[in-house]
Amino acid sequence: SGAKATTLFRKQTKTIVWGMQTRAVQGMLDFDYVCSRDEPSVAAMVYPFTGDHKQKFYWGHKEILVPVYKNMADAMKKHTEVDVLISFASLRSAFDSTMEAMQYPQIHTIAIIAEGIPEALTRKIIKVADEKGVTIIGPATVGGIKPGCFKIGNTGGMLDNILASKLYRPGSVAYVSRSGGMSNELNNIISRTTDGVFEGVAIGGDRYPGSTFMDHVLRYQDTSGVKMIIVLGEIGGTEEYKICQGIKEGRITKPVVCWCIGTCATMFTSEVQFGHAGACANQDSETAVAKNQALRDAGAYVPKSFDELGDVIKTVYDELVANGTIIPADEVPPPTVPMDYSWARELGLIRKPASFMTSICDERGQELIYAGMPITEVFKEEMGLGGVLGLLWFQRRLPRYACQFIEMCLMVTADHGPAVSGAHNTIVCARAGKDLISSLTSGLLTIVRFIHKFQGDRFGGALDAAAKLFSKAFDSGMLPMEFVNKMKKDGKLIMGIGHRVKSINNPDMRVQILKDFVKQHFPSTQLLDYALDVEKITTSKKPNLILNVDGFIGVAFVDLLRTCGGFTRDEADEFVEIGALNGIFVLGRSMGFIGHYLDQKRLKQGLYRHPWDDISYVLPEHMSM
Ligand code: Q5B
Repeated sequence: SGAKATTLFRKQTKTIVWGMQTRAVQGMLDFDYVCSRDEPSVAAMVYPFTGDHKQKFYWGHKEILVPVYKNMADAMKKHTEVDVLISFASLRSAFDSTMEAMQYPQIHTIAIIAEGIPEALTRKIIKVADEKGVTIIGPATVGGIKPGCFKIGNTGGMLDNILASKLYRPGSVAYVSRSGGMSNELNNIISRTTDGVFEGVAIGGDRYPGSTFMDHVLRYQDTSGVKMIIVLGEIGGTEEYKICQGIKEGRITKPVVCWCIGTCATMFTSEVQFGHAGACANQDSETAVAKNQALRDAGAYVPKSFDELGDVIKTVYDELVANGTIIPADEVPPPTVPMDYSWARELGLIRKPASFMTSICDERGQELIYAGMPITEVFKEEMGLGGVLGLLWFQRRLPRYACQFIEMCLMVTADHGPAVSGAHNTIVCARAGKDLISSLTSGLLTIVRFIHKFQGDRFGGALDAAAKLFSKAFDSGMLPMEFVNKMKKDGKLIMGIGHRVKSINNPDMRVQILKDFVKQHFPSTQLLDYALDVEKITTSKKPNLILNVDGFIGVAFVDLLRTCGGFTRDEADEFVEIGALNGIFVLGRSMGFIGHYLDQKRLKQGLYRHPWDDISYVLPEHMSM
């Protein structure tokens, strides 16, 4: 079999990470930085599901790009300095990608994180790894860490943990454990009781780990910087007996502190399978109690319980310091790694003025929230479209009749035939081959917002203008007749009055429907009554000068906002001021415009060209003389 390396990781070690594990990679780069490495340990990533590209990461304060390759071959060819592969491949793809990686002689170490790889496949990996001299860490592990040099993936947790356990600089204690989670506890215990971790590997919880306790213990034995070895075994398997043998035969001479987890299994009457696949005693010798005793007998330092592990480690360490084997190094503070913004924010350490504010909808949590109301509640309460509009436009839970009124407004304004200018534009646009959104917006852009002069032929969008105009006249105590006369005197049209086809002789049923509802349900219709008085005057002059649908909705909405109890007077005025009421017409008529667009497409109508006989071609006046 090929000779495996004693030293797996150095300060210059470079790795390829298989899988799009950007958080793990950033964690590795932060570790590298805090260890004062000259260069990041991650040379490249391999991810077969995207094309070759570059991923952005932080290197201290700076941003750097790490190449991502679709093919492992390309990554290996471009990064010949790499000798470690960290595989985040799933249990389905880990076998193939590991076998592929072992074809490249540059690779000496592979960490396999995936859990649940079939044992038969792992054994094939182990066979090839032995032939090729590749050290496998895992499967089913978090990996390992070598302070000051290299960190596999998520080992050691987040940066605060790395700092707390002083994993940024080497100590004298090397450990090997099965469990990745417990390896972090070892980092903690070792940092509190000794000069720190030299190297730590979690071999993983499978029955057939890619490398064994003994593989790593022997590496540590042959590494001069390691002065004592800790083994955290567990119930299941007989690997620990090889350590006993190694101590007895004098192959292992450095002090070994050892504890096998799972001693509580003897308290159960039946066989216990712990969390790891391999953590089950199939015979007496595989129990934690038996293995702890054997290790003790062989000369390892074995505590009475896990709780005492730290004390035993400390005793052994103190002896090594006392006899001069370990000379603790001076502490050098590590460089500061900037904290991630999101993490700092979560910890409440920083604040930043937001670039924009919002108060109607929050999609960040588990459930979408409309103005404080979870979407499930919106449906449970059967709030309907009117209720949702109330929440999103007015930030209120409006009374039922108000929601109904809003829905009625949307229904009556939904369409008024193909002849109105907005629908006409939508149709022309659709027939020119444009898409739905272009055609819809072409129609919507025809809806006018009345601002200054209130003059001329206009389509839709008179709701706010009518609301403002009538409110102003009413609030100032002007009589309807005075109002009409003043508008005439000023040469201005009354917004919300007049219709091209509807008149008192051909009443607009849309207005009639709304009027019946409003009269029945609104607590007050003061402004509407005022507008109806104005209508009496204008229609006496011309029968088509009715309170039209825009005007009706405009004034009725003012009555609603002012008297439904949900708004102060200022709030009610503000909604009119900022254009909420025209929104009703725009929203309602969008339904119709979309309908016209679909209709034209369905009818396969060709490009529209206006007929000549419908256009009066006149010469400029001075030419026709
Ligand atoms: N006169 C709507 O006018 C229309 C007067 C007025 C005082 C007035 C006109 C108008 C204000 C804007 C408005 C919303 C253009 C309309 C809508 C949605 C729609 C559309 C649809 C749908 C109609 C004749 C005489 C003149 C004028 C006088 C006219 N309006 N006086 N106040 N408001 N209204 N827009 O019929 O003395 O003869 O010179 O601009 O509220 O868009 O279905 O089509 O659902 O899609 O063209 O319902 O009223 O009248 O301009 O020939 O005027 O009446 O001064 O007097 P007409 P004109 P004189 S709803």
